[in-house]
Amino acid sequence: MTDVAQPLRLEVDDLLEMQRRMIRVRLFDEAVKRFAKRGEIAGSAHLSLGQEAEVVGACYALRDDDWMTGNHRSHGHPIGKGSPLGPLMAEIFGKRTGVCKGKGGSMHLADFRVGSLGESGVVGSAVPIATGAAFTAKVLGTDQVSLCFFGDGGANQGVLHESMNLASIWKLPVIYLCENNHYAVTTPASEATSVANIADRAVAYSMPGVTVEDGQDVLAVHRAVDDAVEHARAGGGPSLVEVKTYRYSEHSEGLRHAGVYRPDDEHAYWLSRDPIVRFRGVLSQEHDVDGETLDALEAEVKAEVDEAVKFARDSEFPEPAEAYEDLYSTRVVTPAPTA
Ligand SMILES: Cc1ncc(C[n+]2csc(CCOP(=O)(O)OP(=O)(O)O)c2C)c(N)n1
Ligand SMILES: [Mg+2]
Repeated sequence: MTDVAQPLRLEVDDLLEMQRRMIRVRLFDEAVKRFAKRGEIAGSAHLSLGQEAEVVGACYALRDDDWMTGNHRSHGHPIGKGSPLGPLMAEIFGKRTGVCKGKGGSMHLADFRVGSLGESGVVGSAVPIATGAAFTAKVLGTDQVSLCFFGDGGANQGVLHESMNLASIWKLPVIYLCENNHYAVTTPASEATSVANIADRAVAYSMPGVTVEDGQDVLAVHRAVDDAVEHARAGGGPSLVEVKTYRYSEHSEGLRHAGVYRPDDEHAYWLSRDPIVRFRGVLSQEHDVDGETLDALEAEVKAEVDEAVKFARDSEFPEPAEAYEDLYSTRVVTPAPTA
C-alpha cells in the first residue's frame, strides 16, 4: 500500500506550526553540529538534518497526551511534539537544567511533559517501551496512542518483531514508524533487509502497512500517520508506517568512514528535495502565505535556538554526587492489610 489520500483536517495555522517545528529541528541540530565540531559537547551526536518532514509530520498527528519513543537519532522527536528547546539543549550540554538533569546527554532527550518517554543508544530498545505504553492505555481504558520511532537498521531487531506480534494479538494502540533513511551507519538497507519495502512486513502481524515514498513531504507523512492514529484510537490496533527519507550528515558527528558508501549524486538529489524549502513553496503558492510572514517565522525560530543555547551555556553542571540520584523510579509500596 502506498500513500493514503484523505482530506486533512489542518488549518493554515497548523501548517505554519508544522513549518515552525521543522525549522526548529533544523536550526537546533545545525547548532549541535557546530558545538560537536568545536568539542563543546561531550559524547556522540546523531542529527536529524534532512529528516525533519517525517519527524514533524508524524508527531503532529499526536495529541499532547499521547506517548512517543525515539532512538539514538532523537533530538527532533521531542521538538516535533512541542517540547521547549532550552531544557533539550541544556541536556546536550550535560547541564543540570536539562530534561534528564544533564545525566543523559544527546541520546536521552526524554521529556515526559510532552509524552516523550525516552530514547537510548541501544538500537530497538525503546520499541517495547512504546508497546508497553500502548498496553497501559488499553488496560486503563484511555484513548491515548503510542508512536514508536525506529530506523531501517532497527527494523531488523528481534525485539521489534516480538513487540509487533504482541501488539497485534492484543490490538494495542501503537504506531510503529520506521524512519527509512536507507542506511544503518554505512550498511545500505537494500543489502541488509529481506524486503524492498519494510512496511510489507506488516502482513506477517495482521496489521496495516503503509510506505510513504515521499518522506520529504510533511503532509504525506502526516496523512499516513494520522490514518494510523485514527485506526489505533478507534480500537483497530497497531499499524506499521514506513517513511523513506535521508540524513544529510554522517551517521554521527565526528565519525569518519573509510571509503565512500553514499554516492555524491544521491546526496545532491535529496538536497534538491529539501522538506523545509519545499513546504515554504507549498505555503506561499497553495495557501497564499506571504514571504514576510515566512521570513519572520524563520527569524523567530533562530532567536528561540539562540536563547536555548544561552540557557544551556549559562546553566550549571550537576554535582558529581548527583550521579547517584534518580537512578530508579519510585518503588511501588503495597499497602499493609488493615486488621
Ligand atoms: C543493539 C545495537 N546494535 C548495534 C548498535 C550500533 N549501532 C548504533 S546506530 C546503528 C545503526 C542504526 O541504523 P538505523 O536503525 O537505520 O538508524 P539511523 O542511524 O539510520 O537513524 C548501529 C548498528 C547499537 N547501538 N545497538
Ligand atoms: Mg537508517
